[in-house]
Amino acid sequence: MIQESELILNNDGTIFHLHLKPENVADQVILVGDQDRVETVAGFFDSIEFSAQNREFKTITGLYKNRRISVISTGIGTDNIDIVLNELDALVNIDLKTREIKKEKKSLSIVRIGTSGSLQEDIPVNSYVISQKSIGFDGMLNFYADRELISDLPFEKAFKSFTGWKNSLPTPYVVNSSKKLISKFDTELFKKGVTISAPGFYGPQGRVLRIPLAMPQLNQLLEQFQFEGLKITNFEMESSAIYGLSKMLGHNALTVCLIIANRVTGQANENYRPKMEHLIKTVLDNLTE
Ligand code: R1P
Repeated sequence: MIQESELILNNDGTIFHLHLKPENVADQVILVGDQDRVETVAGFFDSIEFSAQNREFKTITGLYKNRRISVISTGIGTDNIDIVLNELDALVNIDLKTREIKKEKKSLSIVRIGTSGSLQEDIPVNSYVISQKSIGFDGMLNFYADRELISDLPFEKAFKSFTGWKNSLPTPYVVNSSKKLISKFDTELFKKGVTISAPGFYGPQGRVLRIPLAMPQLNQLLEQFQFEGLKITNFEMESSAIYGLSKMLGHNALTVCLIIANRVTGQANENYRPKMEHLIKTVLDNLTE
């Protein structure tokens, strides 16, 4: 039996942070960072059956082309993903009344629709990028025992050696997207590559405003790095933890991002919402085909 302190439930029976009950969650989950993007996704639904919000975690469950989908905002960062993935899994794979792990496990399909910065000149602003792999600069997954089993260790070794990775930084881990989900996005519209998930927006992604960096040449090395035909395409802040925890818990995960800045050319598009709406509709259609 899992103790109350380890799996905290609210008085109404909902799970601690997400404020959801098992029946509120669909098998197809869309994750977005920005809570306002939840409404944008749900705006495409044919009907809405449920909505809830606690802190930055807003959920709407509804039907899109007869498929039940939950869209949930995670806020920013892999620390929030630790909460969202563990609580989502508990909702479907732990009996909240007996506090026992269920014998039959459910596998969720989890797709993150995010914004991101490109690390390649030929991936301009407004491109759509699928994260085939993610490199976690965040260190969150290192707290779990299976980290060595699920990280792509040859890739990890090549990456650390190429960049001259500093030991004082969290050890990067390398995790894969779901092959099943990536096969639904096999068109030219989506560029595929390796996404870095950083534990910050400024220094951890090589941005200097007033504070110098521990590894000033890192972004140039990221742009050049190649391993087994794969290049690093973009920076964001959640995919590594989504892929890593999904793998450990038996769920399928994929991240699709809209590029809103190009870190090589210095361009940015703050007015990205129309393009984001198009990406959301395209992802929903690809998932329900
Ligand atoms: C940073 O501005 C945020 O935007 C990106 C990053 O991953 C981070 O969460 O994604 P979202 O637009 O999904 O939040």
